[in-house]
Amino acid sequence: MKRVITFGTFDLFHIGHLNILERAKQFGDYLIVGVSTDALNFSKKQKNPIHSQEERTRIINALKVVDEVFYEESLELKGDYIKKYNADVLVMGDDWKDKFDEFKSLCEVIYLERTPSISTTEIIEIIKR
Ligand code: C2G
Repeated sequence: MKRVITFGTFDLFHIGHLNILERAKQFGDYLIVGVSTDALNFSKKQKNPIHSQEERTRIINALKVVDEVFYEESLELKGDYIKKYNADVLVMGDDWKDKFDEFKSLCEVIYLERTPSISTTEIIEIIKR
């Protein structure tokens, strides 16, 4: 059984998020998703996501393609999570291209093209206007 791992905030869940999770699942049989905590987001962007980590995690966990969810507490722990969850493949969107190549010694690393013209930031901007 091939185990796939991916990471994200998945705030204001949208079709770009669903696309990457569905495509990630196609690289294996079991999909594990690390959902970034509110604290991790705050430390990166000095603001909290719109939806809390509990809400974001429940949404991801309810998806048919997702088999397991955990909290991503720190960006520095990716290698530890890959080992802990026995991942064979790491999938990320290509906004992270080359950033995780160091994990190629632990598992296969695949970057997938982002879905064009949609992002959480853009949704917030459209609603504001
Ligand atoms: N994504 C995508 N297409 C979009 C928007 C997002 O394919 N139009 C992908 C991103 O490339 C990412 C995943 O969806 O792989 C989650 O995106 P975000 O919620 O923006 O997560 P991010 O803040 O990039 O993750 O360790 C990484 C951290 O958890 C942060």
